[in-house]
Amino acid sequence: EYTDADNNWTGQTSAVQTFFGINQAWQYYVNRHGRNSYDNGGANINAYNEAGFTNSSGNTYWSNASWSQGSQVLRFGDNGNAGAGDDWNATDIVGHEFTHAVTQFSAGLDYNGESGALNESFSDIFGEMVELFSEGAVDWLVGADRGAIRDMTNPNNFNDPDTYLGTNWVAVGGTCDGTNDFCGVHTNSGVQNFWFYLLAVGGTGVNDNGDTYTVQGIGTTSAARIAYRSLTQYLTNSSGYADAKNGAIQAAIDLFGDCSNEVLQCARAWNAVGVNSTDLYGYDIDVDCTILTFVHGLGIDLHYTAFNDIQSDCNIASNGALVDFEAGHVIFLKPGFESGDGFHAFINPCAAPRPAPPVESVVISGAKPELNVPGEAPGFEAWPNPSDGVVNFSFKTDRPSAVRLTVYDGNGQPVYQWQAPDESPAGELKHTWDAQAMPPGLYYAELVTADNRMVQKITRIQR
Ligand SMILES: [Ca+2]
Ligand SMILES: [Ca+2]
Ligand SMILES: [Ca+2]
Ligand SMILES: [Ca+2]
Ligand SMILES: [Zn+2]
Repeated sequence: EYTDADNNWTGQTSAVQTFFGINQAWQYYVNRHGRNSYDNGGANINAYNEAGFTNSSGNTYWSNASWSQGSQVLRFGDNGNAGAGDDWNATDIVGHEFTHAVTQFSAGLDYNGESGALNESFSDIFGEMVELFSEGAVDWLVGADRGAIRDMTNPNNFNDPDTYLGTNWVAVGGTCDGTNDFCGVHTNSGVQNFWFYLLAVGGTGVNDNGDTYTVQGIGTTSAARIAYRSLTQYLTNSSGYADAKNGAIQAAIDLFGDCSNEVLQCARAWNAVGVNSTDLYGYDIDVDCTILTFVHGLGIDLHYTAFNDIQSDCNIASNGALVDFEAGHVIFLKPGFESGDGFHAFINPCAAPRPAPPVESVVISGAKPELNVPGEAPGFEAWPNPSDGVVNFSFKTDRPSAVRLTVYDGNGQPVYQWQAPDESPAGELKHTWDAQAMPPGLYYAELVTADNRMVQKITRIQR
């Protein structure tokens, strides 16, 4: 309900626009997401038009719009003049502020740092979606009807980042308050804004990390369903960008199915905007060349599972063949691959399985990855494995021999070494490695004797 002091509405186009925008936002959430008002409980919506705001110096100004969490009121400023054309109540802005209320009653993203940037971004995203719902077209510019302040197609146009930690990113740390926009919430929002734009519309380019990307758009309707489900089901008050990536991928899996094109484009779009953190679902794109090269250097089989398109120029293959493999497949690079050769793998996401390509030293298998190779390390045992604390080793030697045990982390850095005191007699030897201080992850134990060099993969898990 909008009230007016004298109930004479002539000439009050600004109030009418505010009322219209709120109605459109309310209708959008009901019709597209089944959400009844911002609290999903049919709450009344209170708003002030031609509202004043107080800046961090205590002065009043009129060039803003807001949602107040405490009083649960929307406010829209008139930009300090009577003309309605520059008022802060364009439909996308009203949708933006309304979405802050939705966020308060769902994820509750704290309004500072990365969670605050996500809070701002969801408001920009659904502000544009309300505008699209209302007008049948989306301009991806926040507030263009009165003067744009952000561009989701190219955040750099308004000095916002398009890449996580990239150009224009505002460092998050120290005190986040009104003097620094709560550590750049209206700036760092550009990363998720661009993710959403790429997911909806698609695009190709090179991000600030120098990574090339190609994303096929899945349309605004599907992209908005993913974003809404992430916001309302998976994110919490302290969520950051890594959580936003996981939440969106999980939401896409829920809505469209594991390994669906929507999921793959969602993961690609996050990588496109530089959120390269490992996701929880195996949709990672990056091949870690350091690890592959290191594991190969130990002389054991390489197994790599890829669920998405990967491209690697790790120099670990020997025959230069181009190998096609598909989502969910495992690629085994057998011992004998020479360094200095190229290895490229391109995934055809979720296509039907096809026969293994005729490349002798590459075996395509649908099995789950199993890095340890039975028979490769005869008589060299490690247990328990996985281990949440200590790891026991036992090994047999056929003749007196020097013995050296080295444990490497997943990046190939030695983290532990033990040597038998001197020439150990033939027979069984045991040794215990106290790994309690080691972080969870993959480790490789290498045993060198006079006759053998053997490797075991060890998984260190959280107690
Ligand atoms: Ca009046
Ligand atoms: Ca005005
Ligand atoms: Ca707009
Ligand atoms: Ca850029
Ligand atoms: Zn906002």
